[in-house]
Amino acid sequence: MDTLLPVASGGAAGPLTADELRELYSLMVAVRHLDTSAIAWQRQGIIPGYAPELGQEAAQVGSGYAVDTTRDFVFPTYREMGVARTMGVDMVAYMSTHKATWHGGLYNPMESRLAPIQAVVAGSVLHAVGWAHGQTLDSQDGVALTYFGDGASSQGDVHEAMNFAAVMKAPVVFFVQNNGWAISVPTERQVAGGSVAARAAGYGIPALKIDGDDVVAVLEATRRAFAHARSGNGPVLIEAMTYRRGPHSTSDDPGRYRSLDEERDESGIDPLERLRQRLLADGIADEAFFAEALAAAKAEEEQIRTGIQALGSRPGTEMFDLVFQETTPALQAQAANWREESEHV
Ligand SMILES: Cc1ncc(C[n+]2csc(CCOP(=O)(O)OP(=O)(O)O)c2C)c(N)n1
Ligand SMILES: [Mg+2]
Repeated sequence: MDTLLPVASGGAAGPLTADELRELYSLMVAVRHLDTSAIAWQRQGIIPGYAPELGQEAAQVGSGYAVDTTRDFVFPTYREMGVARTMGVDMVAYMSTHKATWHGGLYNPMESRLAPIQAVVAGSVLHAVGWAHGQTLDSQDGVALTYFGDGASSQGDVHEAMNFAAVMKAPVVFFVQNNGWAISVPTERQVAGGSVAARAAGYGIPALKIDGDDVVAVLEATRRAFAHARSGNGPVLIEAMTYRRGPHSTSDDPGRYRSLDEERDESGIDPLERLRQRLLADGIADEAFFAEALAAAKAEEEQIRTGIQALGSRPGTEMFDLVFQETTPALQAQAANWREESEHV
C-alpha cells in the first residue's frame, strides 16, 4: 500500500550510494551482534532484562538512518536499540537502562534526540505528537519519529494521537513495526482488518505498507515520509512488515505459544543475509568487508560490555530531580521522604 503522493523536487534523496549501502550493512551487523550479546549478558547476570530485536534490524537501522539529529526527535519503545545505535547514541549510556542503573538510561535525550526508552505501550506515540505540534507552534522544521508495535496499535492512545496529529497537521512519522506478535498474541488476534496502515485513511493520513526486512525499502520510505512531514503536509504512517525472531523479552518463552516450525515458516529471509546477498550481487562488498564489519561489531560489543560492567549505582534522589524543569513542593516532600526511608537521613 502506498497512499503518499510522490514528493516534489527537494524531497526524498535519490538512490543510495555504495558507501551508504555498506554503512547500512555495518550498522546492521553491529546491532545484530550487540542484540544477541545482550541476551547472553542477561543469562550471565550482567543485566537483569532485555527486549531483543532479532529480525527487526532492517526496520530499525533503515528508519533510524533517515533521522536528522540536528533537528528531528525520536520517541522509541523498549525495543529500539538498533535505532539508538544508528543515531549515534552512546551505547553504554543506552544499555544502562537494561542494567537498571538509572531509569530512562544515562544518555541525554536533548543532545542525542532520542527520548528515554518507553515501557508503557503506545506512550511514546502521544509524546511524539505533542513534540511535533510544538515544532509547528515554534515555527521549527523538526519532525518527530515515533515507534510502536502491532499490539500497541490497538491502544486508544494511538487513535487519539493519530487523529490529533492529522487535525493539527503535526510533523510526525508513525512507524509501526508489525513483527507478528504482541508478546504471545499474534497480530490477527488483535488487529482487526489485518493492517494498521489501512486505518490511516480513516484519519486522513497517507500510509506506506512496506517490506520491513528490506533496509533499502525502509530507508527510502522513511525519507519520503520525513520530506512530506517536514514540508508542512502533516503526518505519515509507515507499517513495516517484519518478524520478531526471538522472545518478547528475556523473561519470555515463545515455545509456549508458537512452534519452531511456525517460526521458520513465518520469519522469511533474514534481513541481514538479504542485504549481504544484495551487496555481493551488486559487487559493492566482498567477504573481506563482511569479516571486517563483524570484527568491528565484536570489538564494539566488548567495549560496551566493559562499560556496562563498570557502571555503579546512581544516587537514588536523582529520580526526583528531572521530573519537571522546576520542582514542586509535593515532589520535594516525596524526595525528603525517600531520603529518610532509604538513606536514613
Ligand atoms: C499500557 C501497557 N499495557 C500493557 C503492557 C504490557 N506489555 C508490554 S509489551 C506488550 C506487547 C506489545 O506488543 P507490540 O506493540 O506489538 O510491540 P512488540 O513488543 O511486538 O515490539 C504488552 C501488552 C505495557 N507495558 N503497557
Ligand atoms: Mg509486535
